[in-house]
Amino acid sequence: MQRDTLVFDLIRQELERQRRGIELIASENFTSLQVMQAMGNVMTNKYAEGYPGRRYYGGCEIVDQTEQLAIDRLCQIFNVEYANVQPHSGAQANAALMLAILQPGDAILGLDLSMGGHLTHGSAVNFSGKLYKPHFYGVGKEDGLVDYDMLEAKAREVKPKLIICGASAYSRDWDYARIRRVADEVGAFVMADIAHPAGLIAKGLLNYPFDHCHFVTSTTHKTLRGPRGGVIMMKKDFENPFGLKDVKGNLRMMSNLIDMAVFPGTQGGPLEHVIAAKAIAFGEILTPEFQSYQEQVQKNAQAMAAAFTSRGYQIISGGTDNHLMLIDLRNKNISGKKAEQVLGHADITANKNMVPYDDKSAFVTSGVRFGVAAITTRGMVEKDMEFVVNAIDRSLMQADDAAALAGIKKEVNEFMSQFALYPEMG
Ligand code: DSN
Repeated sequence: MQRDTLVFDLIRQELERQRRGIELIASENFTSLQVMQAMGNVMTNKYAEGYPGRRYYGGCEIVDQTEQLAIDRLCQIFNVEYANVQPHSGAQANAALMLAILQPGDAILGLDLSMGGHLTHGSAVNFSGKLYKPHFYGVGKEDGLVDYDMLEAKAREVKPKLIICGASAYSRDWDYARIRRVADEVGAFVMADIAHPAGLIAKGLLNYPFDHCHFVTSTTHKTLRGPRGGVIMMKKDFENPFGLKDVKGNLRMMSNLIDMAVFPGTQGGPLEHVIAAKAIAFGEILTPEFQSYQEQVQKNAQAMAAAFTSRGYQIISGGTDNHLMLIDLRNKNISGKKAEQVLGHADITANKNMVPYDDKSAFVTSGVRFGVAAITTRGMVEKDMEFVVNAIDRSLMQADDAAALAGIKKEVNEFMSQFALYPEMG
């Protein structure tokens, strides 16, 4: 077979783009070389529908071992009893979990997407808003913090079957215990979607959700720095208290219902090559280096937030506990859409984001979201946040000056050349 130079050239170009730019998309990171290498391996050739030791295909004795290793390491990281590492993504993990515990039409309660929530937490354009009856809580208009009074009032009013906590653009920690209290009162399950802060939770830098939330889902590629994918976890497997049954009417342990909801419920063959990469990433998370990395992520986010605040930028909730921040740009007279475009011209990558109570559409937005997980992997420390924020500020303040943006881009490229990315790739 002739080498497809067209596609490999594009992959090379993407590597160069990642190398020269400042990556601030809060959901992105750079995997280790070994995690990336593991994703391109012969396990992609293997069908392994089922679970370790109980597959529907022969020849699974090796992939059984990598999948079991991934499960065991993930359980060790979060000190939990049950994990499913097969979801192809965070959205798939959430879909499977909901399929396991809900019936179509059941009420669910999540953080509003426009307040920092996620599409799979009940958005009208997502399966979660189409199959189930979504209700939402929000954040306070003044303080930008999750309004737990609103959450409790809504829960008492709509009696959801599931309360979802977790967000994609919320920079503060969660009060899981309080959410569990109201869930118990109204007879709801609690699910925490920790896709964004999972790495910080893994290293004890944020509240531990597993004691209070029945289920925890996550992606593996954000702060966990693994391959693109999803997982579902439970602290303790339990006989389901609401008497949920499988299609044959049998009462099942929760782990069984979840496994069945992933496969055959929502997925076919697991991506065993990606699961091998997950196992490697989970091994990395168990090392002391990963503790230092997460601590640096938190310090960098706080340094970045302070640098923005000192330049008059308004951070929703006034700061950050985790790896990201959401900035309301209205006092800077630039939309999120324009900011994203302008920063792109300076090789700074970020995404526009609605802010709570936004008066602009999701396509325009008043905000921009920044995260530091990726630049921390590149090796940046607190003092580097000053350069990054300065470059962002100068870009936004000279948004229509192409020559100025070209000059900043040059500075950015020079600055990034000191932080090696995959030097082994030449
Ligand atoms: N797309 C992810 C993010 O950027 O937060 C969430 O799925």
